[in-house]
Amino acid sequence: MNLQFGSQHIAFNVLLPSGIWETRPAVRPFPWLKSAPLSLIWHDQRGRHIWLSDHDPDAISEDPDFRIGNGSNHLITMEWERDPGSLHIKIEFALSDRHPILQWRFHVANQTGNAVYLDWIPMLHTGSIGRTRHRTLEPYTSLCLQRDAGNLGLGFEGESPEFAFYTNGWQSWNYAGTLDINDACPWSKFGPINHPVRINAGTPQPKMQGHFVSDFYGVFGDRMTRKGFILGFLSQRQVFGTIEGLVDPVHPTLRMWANLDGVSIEPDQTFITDWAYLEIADLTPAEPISNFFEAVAIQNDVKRDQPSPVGWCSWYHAYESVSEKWMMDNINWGTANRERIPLDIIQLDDGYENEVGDWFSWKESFPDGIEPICNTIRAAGFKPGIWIAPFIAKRRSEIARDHPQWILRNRFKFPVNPGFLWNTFPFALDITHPEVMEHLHWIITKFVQEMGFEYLKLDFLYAGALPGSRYDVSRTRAQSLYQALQLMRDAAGEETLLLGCGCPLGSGIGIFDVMRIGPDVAPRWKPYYKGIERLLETEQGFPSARNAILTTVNRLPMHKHWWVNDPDCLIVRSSDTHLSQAEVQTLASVIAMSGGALILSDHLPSLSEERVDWFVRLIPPLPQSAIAMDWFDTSHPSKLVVDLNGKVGSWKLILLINWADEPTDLYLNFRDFDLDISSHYHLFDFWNERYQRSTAPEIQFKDIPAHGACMLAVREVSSDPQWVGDTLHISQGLIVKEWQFESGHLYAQLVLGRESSGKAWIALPQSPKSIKIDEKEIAWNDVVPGICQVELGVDQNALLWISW
Ligand code: 9PG
Repeated sequence: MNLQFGSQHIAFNVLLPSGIWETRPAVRPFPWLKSAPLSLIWHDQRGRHIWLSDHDPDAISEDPDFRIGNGSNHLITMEWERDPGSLHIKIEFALSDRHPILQWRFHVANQTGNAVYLDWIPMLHTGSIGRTRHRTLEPYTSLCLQRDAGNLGLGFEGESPEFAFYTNGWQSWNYAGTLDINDACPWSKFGPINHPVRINAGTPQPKMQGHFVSDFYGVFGDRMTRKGFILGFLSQRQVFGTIEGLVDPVHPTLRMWANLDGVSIEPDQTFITDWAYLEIADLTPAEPISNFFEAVAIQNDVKRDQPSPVGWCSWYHAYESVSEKWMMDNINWGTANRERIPLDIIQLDDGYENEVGDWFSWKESFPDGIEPICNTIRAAGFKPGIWIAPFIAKRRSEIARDHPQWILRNRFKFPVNPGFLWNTFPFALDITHPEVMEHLHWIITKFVQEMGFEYLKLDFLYAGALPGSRYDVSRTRAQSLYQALQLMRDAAGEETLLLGCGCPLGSGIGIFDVMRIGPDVAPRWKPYYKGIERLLETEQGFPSARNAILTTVNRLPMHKHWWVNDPDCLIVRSSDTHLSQAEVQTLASVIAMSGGALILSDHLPSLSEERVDWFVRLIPPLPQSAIAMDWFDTSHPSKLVVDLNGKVGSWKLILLINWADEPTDLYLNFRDFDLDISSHYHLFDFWNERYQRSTAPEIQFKDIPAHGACMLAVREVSSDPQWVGDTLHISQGLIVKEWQFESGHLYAQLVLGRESSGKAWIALPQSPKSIKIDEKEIAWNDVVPGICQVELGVDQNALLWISW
């Protein structure tokens, strides 16, 4: 039997009795995908079982207008084994009416009369399955091999494909980026010490070149034809999902499964997975994965249009030696300088508590506790913020000593290792234990309701989802984590700003306002620990400016779809740092181009005027995030662009990055950014304050320092007066809120929202006769014919008059 279904955009067939299923775009033959049967791996007292969708379903029904994700779908429901005494399996397939998207999920009802345990659901399995190994899926793999495995595969058009795979690490601090046949997954060298932090239990760690895994979603595509498959899950509330790819040009392989952790299902109970998602995508447009990001946002009820916070955090200068005095010095400085530096948030990070876990027992460096700090911050008009790692407790903490039953343990009753943290091995808590749940609720309520914190940085959240024997065996790890995150959101209330950190990404969607999307930044470009640098060079998750920047660049599109991205803090200081001037500017530029949270982490009173200025130029954050034009072409995207519109027209902000360890020439190629090669452009280099006018389709920027960047505003030349660039705000034009000109006069209104002075470059039809700012005559400079440069002092707002 061959069951054929289709929407206007996608074809989907199930071949019986083999159970093989296939899909391709409705309107063209490529790319196609043929998968092994869907299956469920489970066990009970009698042993392990594999259910395969390789026989006729007992019932098939259809619904032509089923709403999920991106809109309306054609739903096909197939049911198997409806007789009592077995597992009743129902699989729903939804074919999108608007895009080539297939979504599917499992319902497993236990009709056996006894408890059963669900292990894995292989959701998709195509290609040369013999080449990839996954210990726990092995029985299923061998079963599929015995069948029609030769038939499985991926078909792309063209002779010599260049496959690549975008991999997304499990939680905030893990690697993300596009890799190819010459790369291997960048695993940490530090094995068991580090793996709990880096690897989702059940996600394998392939070592071979070209063999990759990804958590929650991934992209498999061909760089030649720019076609590919986006695979993922619409949510991570029930299961952790994994995608595996082998980018072998001859035997491309893709697998996708849901990890059910052996969850126990009582008789007559049903388990329903999250929806799996497959999109046949064109990887040419700049943001090809936005369908997926949108569908996930809708499914998780994400609150939209939250502003990106601007703030200060104690961690990356004071670290654990933060004190009441350090806090007060920074709060006072922030208060005295708020006209120049309008911060929303002041956040105390780790270092105030006696032991991680004992959040209300303070170190001596906080003689009066943290409440006075919270009150001072609030009284000064900032939002007070605090850091906690609610799922972790150090061995010496009171809560660990008083409540041994709260500690997450393995089946031999040994505490589960959450990784080597703060030079020790702390405990993780069993977040399904009713007393722990009560405790979590109490902590959050105390910080928010009692003390008045308005911003919580909830850290090390992956520790809630480590494998272990939990109190509640009827929940998967993903369900346990989601339940605890929801509990904390409910305790904090909708108004409290929640930032997730060290958080399994899919689990935080719809919970957090802001999410850390990369490893820790540091006042060094490369990872470093106690004098060791060379050995750590390849570590992708260790604190370093390089790691924070790279992961941010590779996770830009999450911003405003799932939350506000937190690219981690900006460090601008010129002493107490190993970052060069160029590296600081790259960090500042990437944070700005992310459009995400803008949080400074320096000792404010000791910053130089120049470095303060580098920070304030980024306020307010850009209205949207950049797109990395080369995100699928390289593991190190270096071509970022934000398209901006304002009263002064439309322009592009472009950032070119030099990832190399030595000075390099960078090129702005018009084609890379869809710029018209027959037009003339004004180019303004923000950090070097250099103007140039260009017609060439490729412009060279010579000798960009190691790890440096070119931050450019690019706008097409017109015959009207034009704002060309400025040093007041990185957008290079968004501060201009009115821009009117006629016969020899120009009137502009500038809205900065802070007090600053800077320069602006303006294109005029001829040299000006007079320029006034707030009715006062000011001097100008004709830098080249037709471009004049003025020095402006702006106090919140300013009016600019020019006549020529
Ligand atoms: C506070 C910090 C900061 C920082 C967080 C998080 O030992 N470790 O492996 C380790 C990893 C990450 C880490 C600290 C220690 O950083 O990302 O912003 O809040 O905790 O301790």
